[in-house]
This record gives sequence, structure tokens and C-alpha cells, in this order.
Amino acid sequence: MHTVTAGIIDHVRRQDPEQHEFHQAVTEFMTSVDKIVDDIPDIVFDKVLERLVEPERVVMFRVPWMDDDGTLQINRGYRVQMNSAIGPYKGGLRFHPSVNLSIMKFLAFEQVFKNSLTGLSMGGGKGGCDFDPKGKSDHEVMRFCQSYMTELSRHIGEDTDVPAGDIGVGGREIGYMFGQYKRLNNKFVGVLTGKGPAWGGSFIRPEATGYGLVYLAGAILEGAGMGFEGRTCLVSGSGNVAQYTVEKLNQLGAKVVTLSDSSGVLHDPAGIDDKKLAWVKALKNVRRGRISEYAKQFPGCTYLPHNGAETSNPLWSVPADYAFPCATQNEINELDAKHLLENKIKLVAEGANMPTSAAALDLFRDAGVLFAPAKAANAGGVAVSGLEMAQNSSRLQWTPKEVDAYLLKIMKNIYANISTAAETYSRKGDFVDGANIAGFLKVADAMVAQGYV
Ligand code: NDP
Ligand code: 2IT
Repeated sequence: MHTVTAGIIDHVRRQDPEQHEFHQAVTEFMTSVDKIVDDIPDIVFDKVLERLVEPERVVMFRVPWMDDDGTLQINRGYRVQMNSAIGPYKGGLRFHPSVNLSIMKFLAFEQVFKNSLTGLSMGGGKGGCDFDPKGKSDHEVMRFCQSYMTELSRHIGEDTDVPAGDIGVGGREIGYMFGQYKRLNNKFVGVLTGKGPAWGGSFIRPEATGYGLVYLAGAILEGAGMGFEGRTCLVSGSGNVAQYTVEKLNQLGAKVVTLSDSSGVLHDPAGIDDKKLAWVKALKNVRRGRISEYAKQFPGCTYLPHNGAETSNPLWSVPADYAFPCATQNEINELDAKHLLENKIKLVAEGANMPTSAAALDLFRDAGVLFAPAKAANAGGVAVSGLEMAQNSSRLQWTPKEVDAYLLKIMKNIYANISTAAETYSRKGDFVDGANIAGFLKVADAMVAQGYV
């Protein structure tokens, strides 16, 4: 490796030894960008890579809120404002007990290059809290969101930093946080995306990540002379991204046979058709239940609870053509990748952020499997967030058809850009290198132009 890229990997490991997810994201990125360091002297001279791994700002704060029993609860909130070279900070908020600074920094780092790939003017950021919305009443979630936003509101704004949803943050949470921001600032502005369509939200934002994932995967498959019709697919997770991935795959004639949540794995060999999917949406989004209930509702399925001691996830041992991990980071480990390869998986497209561990990624790349990395594959969500910002600025609302057509255009454009970058700087079809390099070049150019900030 180049001494600069190798030195940065070494630096981040020494500086924050416990931030494993951040190291993983930085290492993967530097390994790709390594291939162009010598071609662009400004990258080294202006210390672009050194600046990229240091967030412009990190806010970490106390979130006190009262539960339904009248007991005071304290959580830890974050917002990582990673890079604003090409636009205001933009990226989701995650509410999950696992949230820590390493996870926030890895997500914010990925977001910088993902947002660049959309072609829209958005910098990168991410935030969240170690709050667990599971099992909380709506009123508890509201009180928590109001407290979280009371502090966050000092740091964001429609031209400064525009958060959105991620794990544990959907329409309900965005609504409570938007209401509190408006109340504190007396301003109705597009400070959050993922709002309801009646109050400034964009149509197709809920669908965008899943639909965009399938559009990007479709472009890759088309390039390889393949398609969706009659193909068997694995989808993990059962939240926002998973649901709309299944919806679009069904529309295109594929059969999805799995879903999951953090408690276990569901296998439905008959396929999760639109009727069953509608039931899943009501289960997860309205009743906020568990995927295990599916197996009781629809006979002929198997549900395997996680016991916490497994070395591999049984979902990835189900034979299929294409895999769409849509739950969380590092959900495909080395053994899972071996199982997928033994079953001759043809495409892996990442709906979640960094769902493939470093060792698993090496196996997929060595095997030459079609691999769509998260920063390209799941960029549809933030892309439509960018379109929501545009609609808010112009005080207009586009039709669902218009937004969907724009999303498709953006995903096809991402495919074209990552393919060209792969061929130019790495090797044909290496979309990991392609996405890292194509996303990076635009940000690097802006950072050089804007001087040492
Ligand atoms: P949701 O909260 O809607 O759903 C998350 C799903 O993943 C749930 O089924 C959840 O199960 C499962 N899950 C979460 N954590 C774990 C875990 N540690 N182990 C196993 N399963 C887990 O989130 P989203 O669908 O929005 O997000 C899913 C992924 O997609 C994340 O990686 C996110 O960063 C990424 N993403 C999301 C975008 C968006 O627009 N929402 C855009 C781009 C990427 P349970 O209910 O048990 O927690
Ligand atoms: O990871 C992501 O891209 C998101 N969670 C969506 C971010 C956004 O601002 O819509």
C-alpha cells in the first residue's frame, strides 16, 4: 500500500483503538483509494485523506426523559458532522441500544461518499442515540424525541445539517422531532427529511431505499445479462429497507423467501407475496410486533430464533440466486459468506450499511460474485431525501411518479459512474473500488478548492 493510505489506517487505529466499525469503514475505503493516490498529487499535498477521517464536528449530549412510570431516564445522544465540502451535512439518525461513537463515525464516513454518488449537493453526517424504542409507548417515544431534539436543534438547520431516519427512526419519530424543532424555532422549514407528505415530506421517501437498492441491483444484473424474473432472493431484516426491497422484487417477478429481525429468522419457501408483505408492514409499522408471529399466521414457514451462540446466521444458508442484507452492519460474516458461495449466490446487494464483514467481502470479491456495496446500493434513500430538500426549498410537491422516475435515473447514473470508475482505476466490475473512488473524487476536488478548512 501507499505510505499515505497505510499511514492513515494506522493512525485511526492508534488514535481510537476501540472504534472497530470506524476502522473497518476507513480501511475498506483507503484500500480502494490507494489505487489513485499517486495519480492526483493534490490528494497528498493538501492532506485530503487525513482531513477526511477527522469529523468536522462531533456533538455528544445528555438526553433526559421521563418514562410512563415517572422514572427519569438518561440516554446519550450524538451528531457527527463529518464533511460539508459539497453541501450541508446530511444523513440519518439511529435509535438503537448499540449506538456508540464508533458506529456513528463509520456511518457518517460512509455517508460522505454515498451522498456524493447521488450527484446531489449534500455533505455527510450521522446521528443517533443509545435509546431503544422497542417496548416503549408512543408517549415515551414522544417525550424522548422532544428531549433529543431540544439539544440537537442548536446544531442543525435546513442549510446546515438535515437529519432523517435510520434504524429505529421512522415516520413516527421524524414527526415528533419535527414538531419540537418547529416549536423551538418558530420556523416551518425542511430541517428533517422523511416527513409525512401532508407536512412537507416527499412521496416515495419511505420506499426509496428499498426501491433504489433493487434498481441498482437491476442495472448490475442487466450489465451481466441477467434479471429478476423467477429468481429466488434472500432479504434480511423486516424494517423499512427490507419491506420496500421485497415490494419491488415482487413487482419485478422475483420470489423472496426470507425475512428476519434481531430475535430470529423466518423462511417461507412459498414466497412472501404482496398479501403477506402487507401483513408484515402492519405487524412491524403499526403493531410493532416480531417477525416470529409470521410463522404462526402463515403455515408452511419455519422460524428459527437466535440463541446468541450461533457462529453463522441460518438465513444465509438458504439456497437462493440473490442476497439483499437489509438489517445492520456485519450481519454477513466469513462463514455466512462461505454458505452463500457454496449455494452459488450470484449477486449480493447491500441494503444495510456495511452489512458484509471485511473477511466476507474478501471472499465475495475473490469469487467474482456481483457485489453492490452499500454506499452505491442504498443511496436511493438519501437521494430522495435530497429531492425532499429541493421540494421544500421550492415549496412544491412532486407526484409519486415524478419522484420514482427521478430515483430510477439517479440509481442508473450511480451504476454508470461506479462502473466507469472501476474500469478506469481498478478492474471491470469491482463496484467496491468503483463506488469508493467515484464518490471520493468529487469530495476531494471540493476540499482542494476550498482550502485548508
Ligand atoms: P428499521 O429500524 O426500519 O429496521 C431494522 C431491521 O433490522 C429490523 O428488522 C431490526 O430488527 C433489524 N436489526 C436491527 N439491528 C439488528 C441487529 N443488531 N441484529 C439483527 N437484526 C437487527 O431500519 P431500516 O430498515 O431503516 O435500516 C436497516 C439498515 O438499512 C441499516 O443498516 C440502515 O443504516 C440502512 N439504511 C437505511 C436507510 C433508510 O432510509 N432508512 C437508508 C440507507 C441505509 P429488530 O426489530 O429486532 O430491531
Ligand atoms: O444511511 C442512510 O443513507 C440513511 N439512513 C438515510 C439518510 C437520509 O438523510 O435520508
